[in-house]
Amino acid sequence: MKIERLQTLVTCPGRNFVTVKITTDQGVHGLGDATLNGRELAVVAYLEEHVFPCLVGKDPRNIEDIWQYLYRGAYWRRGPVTMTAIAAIDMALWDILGKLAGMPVWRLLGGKSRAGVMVYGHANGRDHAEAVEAVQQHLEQGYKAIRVQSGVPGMDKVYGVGKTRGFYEPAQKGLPPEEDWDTALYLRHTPELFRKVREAVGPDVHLLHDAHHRLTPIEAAQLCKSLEPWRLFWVEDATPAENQEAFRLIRQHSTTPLAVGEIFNSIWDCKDLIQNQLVDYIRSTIVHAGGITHLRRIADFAALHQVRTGFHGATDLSPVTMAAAVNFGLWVPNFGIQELMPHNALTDEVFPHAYRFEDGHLVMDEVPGLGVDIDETLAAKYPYERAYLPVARLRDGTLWNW
Ligand code: GCO
Ligand code: MG
Repeated sequence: MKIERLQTLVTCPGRNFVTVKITTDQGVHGLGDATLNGRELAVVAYLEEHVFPCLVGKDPRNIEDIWQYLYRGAYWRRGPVTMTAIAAIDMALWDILGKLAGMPVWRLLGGKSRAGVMVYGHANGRDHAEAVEAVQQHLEQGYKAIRVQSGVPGMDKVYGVGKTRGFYEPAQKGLPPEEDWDTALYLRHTPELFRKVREAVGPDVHLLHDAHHRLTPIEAAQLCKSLEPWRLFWVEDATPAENQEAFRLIRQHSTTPLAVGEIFNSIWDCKDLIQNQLVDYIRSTIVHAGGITHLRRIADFAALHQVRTGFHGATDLSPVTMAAAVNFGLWVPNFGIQELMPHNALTDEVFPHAYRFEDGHLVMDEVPGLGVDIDETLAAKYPYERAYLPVARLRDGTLWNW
């Protein structure tokens, strides 16, 4: 059996997605997500110019060998563009293998460890009252876990809060928009937000929060300590993690569980965090961290240190990644939670998929492969549109972490 054709399919049904389609000489095809928000076409070029020509004629069932070939074989290792490209190929090969075996990928990985994958939704409000209301709406929809973000008095645009009620999509068409940031205001108002939310929903709901890389380690420690009375499920990206050691300071001051990793692309980005037990949840995703093959390695290493999975699942991860994540989450023994930011209706139409939301969980039936497809005719109607994530600046104009 041979790989016969490899294609990238770029579509923008509301936001940009890059999909890899691999077809074998026996007509079976597999899909992989290759979307890197705001840098999409770099991955397309990497794949089309440098990866596809090497894979024509290879046996698609040799997933591990192809992974090593692309990782070691390039000589230049790691990095978001490389690892997203490898991830897309890897996902497509697992999809093909599942279809050949007539089994879902969760079966190939080792079978189901649970009936469904618990997800957390996004409740956001322009102020605290709106945020509390959004949490209540999520509870009515069946969510058991809810991330809460709110506008901060005195700040114009805040991460995680849309311009209109409810809806939040960070990437915007045109050039990068600019937002401002004031750590002191944020640290002052956030504990109050969670006091109100906890008092409104009671003790059982899992509450989460994303600090989105904005704080220094000592500020992050202050935040996590001040949130302890409201017993959060996690605080995410409390401080940037290029320096993994930075998390030690937070740990020394607080027992609020920590999550990190959505921008990591390999096990080397989280090795120290995991082995020193400086975090509780690893958020690396199948699409940005080398596919199912590499994530399985990260998850197994994390399991040795009681670190659980909590994969990224924002709208810039296509339904192909979500399908892969559900398969992975049904199997992985050290599962924690999965993020779910539902796609718009058009995206769901472009990518018909087998996973569905039921009572706070994503579930899927026994379908071969990843359980996701692409309607190529519909996808072609929505060509790529340049879009960027925002940048953030401090009050005095200094560029900050968005
Ligand atoms: C999250 C993330 C996203 C990212 C986005 C960037 O936790 O869901 O932080 O909102 O900002 O995925 O492309
Ligand atoms: Mg995040």
